[in-house]
Amino acid sequence: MFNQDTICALATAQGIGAIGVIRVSGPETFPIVNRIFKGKNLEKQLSHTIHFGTIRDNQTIIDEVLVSLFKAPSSYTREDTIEISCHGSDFIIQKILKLILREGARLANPGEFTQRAFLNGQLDLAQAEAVADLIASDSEASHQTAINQIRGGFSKQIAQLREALIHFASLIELELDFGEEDVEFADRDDLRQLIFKIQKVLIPLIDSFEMGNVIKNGVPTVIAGKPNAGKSTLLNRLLNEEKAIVSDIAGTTRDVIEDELFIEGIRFRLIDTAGLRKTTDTIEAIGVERTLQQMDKASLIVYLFDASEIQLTEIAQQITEFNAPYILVGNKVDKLSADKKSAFDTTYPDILWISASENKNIDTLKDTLVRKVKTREIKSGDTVVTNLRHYQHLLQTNGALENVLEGLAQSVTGDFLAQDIRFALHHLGEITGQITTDDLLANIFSKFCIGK
Ligand SMILES: Nc1nc2c(ncn2[C@@H]2O[C@H](COP(=O)(O)OP(=O)(O)OP(=O)(O)O)[C@@H](O)[C@H]2O)c(=O)[nH]1
Ligand SMILES: [Mg+2]
Repeated sequence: MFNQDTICALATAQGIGAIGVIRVSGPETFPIVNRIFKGKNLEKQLSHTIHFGTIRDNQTIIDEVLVSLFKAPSSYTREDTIEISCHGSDFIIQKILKLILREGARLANPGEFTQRAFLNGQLDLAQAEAVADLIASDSEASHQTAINQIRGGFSKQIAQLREALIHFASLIELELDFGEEDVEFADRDDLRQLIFKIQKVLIPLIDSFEMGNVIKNGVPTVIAGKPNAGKSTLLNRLLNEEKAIVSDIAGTTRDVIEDELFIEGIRFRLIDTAGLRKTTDTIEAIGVERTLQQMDKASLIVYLFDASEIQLTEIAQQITEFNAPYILVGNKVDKLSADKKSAFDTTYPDILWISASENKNIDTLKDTLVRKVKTREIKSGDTVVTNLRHYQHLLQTNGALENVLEGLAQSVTGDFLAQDIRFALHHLGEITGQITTDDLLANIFSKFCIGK
C-alpha cells in the first residue's frame, strides 16, 4: 500500500440528477467524513455497511445522505473509501466537496481512483484501461469487449505466456553464468516449441486488433456500384431518412456520404458513393476517384447492381478487384422477370435480391451485414485487442520471438537468445503494467474522467 493523500471527487455525472455520489479514498477518509457527518460514529462501523445521516457545516444541515463504507483493502482502490450519496444538485455537491477539502482531502486527478486501484494491485494496466473503454462504450459489442478485458481474460493469457518465457530466460541466463563451459540448461527444442505455443496465442490477438477497432469505431461499409443502381436509395432506406439525393439521372451522387447505423449492437459506418463509370465530367471523375479510395479502405463492400439492366456476363467484370469481403446485391428486383432471375441464380447463387425503393428484403440484407461481421469468428467472450498501445507491444513481442526462432535456426549463442527473450518479456510486461514508466501511467490515466 502506498502512502497517499486522501482524494475526493464527484463520481456521477455533473448536472442535476436524482442523486450524486461523492467518492472519498485514502488513509484519512474515515476521520474526514466523520467530522462532517452526523448520525453514527463512522469510524466504529463495519466495512460494507450503509448509514443514513446528515452532512453539516458546523450546525447548518447541508443535506440528508447515505454513506457507504469500504475499508481497506476491500474497496475499488484497496484504500479506505466512503461513497456519499447526496441529492443531485450542483449546489449541494459543491458544498459537500468543499467541506471535505476543508477537512484535509484534495480533489482527485482524472482517473486517480483507477490509478490507485492499479498501483495497489487491484487491476493490472490492461484492465484499468478497459475501465475507460467501458465508460466510453456506446454499443453492445464494445461494451462486451471492455467488460471481458476488465474481468481479466486478456491479461491472464499474457501473464501466463510471460511466466513460461521467464522460466526459459532464467535457464539461459544461468548458462551465461557458466561462461566458457559448454553447458545447455535450456533445451533448444523445448524453447522452440514454447515460442510456437506463444505465437499461437499472440497472433490471433494481433489479428483481433482489426476486429477490435471495428467494434470500437464501426465497420466501414461502402455501398458501391454503377450509376443509377440505387445506392443512394438503399442508403436512405437503411437509415430510414432522406440522407442522400436520389434521382434517375446517372451520376447524381458525386461525393462520399456517410452515416452510422447500429444493427444488433454492431456499429456500421455506411458510405454511399458516386457510381463507378468512366466520365468526362471533372467533378464526377473526382467523385469516382473517391469511391475507389473508399472501397480500398472498406471493411465490407455492398456491391449493388440494377437487376433490370445488367447482363449476366457483366457481373464478373464488375466484381473482380475488391480487396474486402463483399455482398453481391441485385436491386430493383421488382422490375426483374422470373426467367432472368433464375438464370442469374444458377450462376451466382449468392446474390441477394432486394428492392430498395419498395423495401423488399432489406431485413435480409441487414442480417447478412451482421453475419459477415460475426463470421470473422468473434464470439462474445473471445479476447479482442482494442487498444493501440497493446497492439504495438504485441507486434514488438512477436518480432522479438521471430528473432529468437531465427537465432535458434542459426544456433547462435545463449547471450543473443537471452537478449531477444528479454526484449519479448519487456513488451509483454508493458501491456499488463508489470513494467511501466511514470510517463506512460500519466498518459493513460489522464484520459479518464475525474471521479473514476
Ligand atoms: N424500380 C425500382 N427503382 C429503383 C429502386 N431503387 C432505386 N430506384 C430508382 O433508381 C434511380 C436511381 O436511384 P439512386 O438511388 O439515385 O441511384 P444511385 O446508385 O445512387 O445513382 P448515382 O448516385 O447516380 O450513382 C432512381 O430513380 C430510384 O428511384 C428499386 O428497388 N426499384
Ligand atoms: Mg447516388
